[in-house]
Amino acid sequence: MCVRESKSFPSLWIIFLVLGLAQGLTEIDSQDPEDPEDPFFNTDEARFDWPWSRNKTTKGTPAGLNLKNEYAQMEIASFSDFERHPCRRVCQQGQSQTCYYQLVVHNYQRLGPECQRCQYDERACAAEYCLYGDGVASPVMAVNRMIPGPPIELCENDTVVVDVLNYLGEATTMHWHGLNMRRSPEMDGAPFVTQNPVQPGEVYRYEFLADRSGSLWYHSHMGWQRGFGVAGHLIIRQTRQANQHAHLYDYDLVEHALMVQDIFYDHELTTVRNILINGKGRNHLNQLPDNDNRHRYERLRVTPGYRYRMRVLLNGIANCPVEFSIEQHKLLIISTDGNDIEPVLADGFFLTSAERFDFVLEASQVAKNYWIRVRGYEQCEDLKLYQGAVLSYRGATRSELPQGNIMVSRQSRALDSDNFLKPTNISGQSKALSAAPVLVNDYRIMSTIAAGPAAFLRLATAEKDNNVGTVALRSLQPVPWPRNTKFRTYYSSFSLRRAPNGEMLFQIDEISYIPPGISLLQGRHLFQDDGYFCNRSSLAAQGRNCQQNVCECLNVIRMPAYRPIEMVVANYMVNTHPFHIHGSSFHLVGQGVVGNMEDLRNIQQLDRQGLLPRLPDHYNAVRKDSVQIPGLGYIIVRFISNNPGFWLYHCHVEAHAVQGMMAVLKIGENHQIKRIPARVRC
Ligand SMILES: [Cu+2]
Repeated sequence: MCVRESKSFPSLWIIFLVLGLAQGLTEIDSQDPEDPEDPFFNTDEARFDWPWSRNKTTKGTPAGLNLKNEYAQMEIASFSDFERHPCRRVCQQGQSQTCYYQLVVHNYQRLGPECQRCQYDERACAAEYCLYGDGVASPVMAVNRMIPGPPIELCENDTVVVDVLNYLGEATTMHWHGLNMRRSPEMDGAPFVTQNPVQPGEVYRYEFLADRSGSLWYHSHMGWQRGFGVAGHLIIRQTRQANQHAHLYDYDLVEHALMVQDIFYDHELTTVRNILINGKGRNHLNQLPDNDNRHRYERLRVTPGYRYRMRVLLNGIANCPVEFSIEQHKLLIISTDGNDIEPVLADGFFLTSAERFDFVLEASQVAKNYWIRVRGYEQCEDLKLYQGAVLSYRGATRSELPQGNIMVSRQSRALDSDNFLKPTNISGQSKALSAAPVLVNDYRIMSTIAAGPAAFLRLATAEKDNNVGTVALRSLQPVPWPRNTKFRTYYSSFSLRRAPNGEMLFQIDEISYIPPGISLLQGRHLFQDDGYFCNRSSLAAQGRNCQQNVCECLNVIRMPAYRPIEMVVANYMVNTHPFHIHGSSFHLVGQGVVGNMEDLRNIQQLDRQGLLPRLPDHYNAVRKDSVQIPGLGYIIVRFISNNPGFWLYHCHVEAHAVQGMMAVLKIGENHQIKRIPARVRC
């Protein structure tokens, strides 16, 4: 029924060839994993059980392409990591470009045959597209042989053209997290919402305007693919004149962009096994000594005396918020989710899945190696998971690891913070060093503040002394609505229910999401909304009580276009959930812990009693696209619904979204939603 913009493989080869030649892309040295000349392939121990080598010997050259395992048979033109991409440049006024990329999404392996040399020579790890991971072999999914995928670096107002080639054995889509796709809703990458998934063997062309700047990212929006590795940085820079934080740092290097991710082994998706930083890290559970070659730490190099902008993102799969800090360094936090904030000088910050924080690090300490520390919480805390990377000063011994402990207790953390040399005045915001570390976005603060009967009366607009709650951050820009704007409030909830068959159902508005069979954006004229969609009120009208019954359907929440919208989202669970909506960034105007289910279920009533305070407009509430809802708590977000369309609304913990914690916001009526170009219309 659908005519998708897809091309078959023969035309792909031509595209590869032409683009490869035209762009002068690096050719990949296609090393045969069974090369008898390879000195590291002489012993049986070195022989990996590798899908395509098995097939080669048993079946000879396969006639047809087995997309599941044999990506290596393909001459993929560009495995370049875009380092020499012409769009990677100093941004200048009036010099927008059209930027072309190929992202090949394929099955891959951590510690595959590419890693043979890497065990002996650290530099070989990158050159041979070895995914070292934590030294434990596991099937993964990669983008252009990389995890994280190749970073895309652009300037604001560039036009982006990305061909996503699906060499997986299953359908995929790519989401551009942080871009609102105002002109091109069909490019949002939400499966069955803004597009039909890209089938194995197909290529899908995403084309959109980079109409904002900041630390964004791209990731697959299908199933568990993001968890298996299909994700990368999308960094959009501004001209120096437009960049309000430009004076705070000397360097903004892509090598200093970090993706933190919790991982699984094999296809065992119930247990988190480790946390990696840029795809690397130590396996702390297997007791290998630090200097063992079977694990690698990511290294960030800095030169004393300079200030560096660093970008951190959490591609969280399980319920594992993390705390990020750097041994003996303060972090000047300047941006979150790509939105500039009033700088906050901190000792560390927390991230829940999909959140980003940018900070400035001044290389002002003794020139040696320091630990970059990532500590896992919630599920990852139970499993004692943490990870390190190395901040390596020029002049320090490159091969050495930092002398301090990779992880420190909270108590010694304070000492650590107290003992380091006072940094030179980084931004004119010098702060007296106190024994208590300053932590930004600490999801536990809320619980601490709110424990007690008057819980919900407190907002975490904390004095910026120690604990800076998310809601306390201030945007550099005023809120985009006039004073005294009246918002239309929608109440929503995140919850968990056990189905009669024992299955755990994660829910929004006590409904588990069932995706539609046809993409809503393209197919919207083919069905009647009322018959096709469900939501809390439609189910109530039918007499269905979702507190007693299990409700599973296509939950679409309808909102008018071009109106001030407010969402109050309650979390009935003890654990935090990262809230994310597509199509609109929002301002966080309230966040708190209520502490009990009963009140949360009646949050509308609490609100009517004036117990859920909002930040005043003049506070310049922080703008975000992903934010944590505290356990047994709530958030209040505001936005203007000026982007009509179908937009996913979900928890950004992959495990929860996959199990139903998802819904769709339909903003505006059909006639207000952009007509989709014929080539992708159904
Ligand atoms: Cu969740």
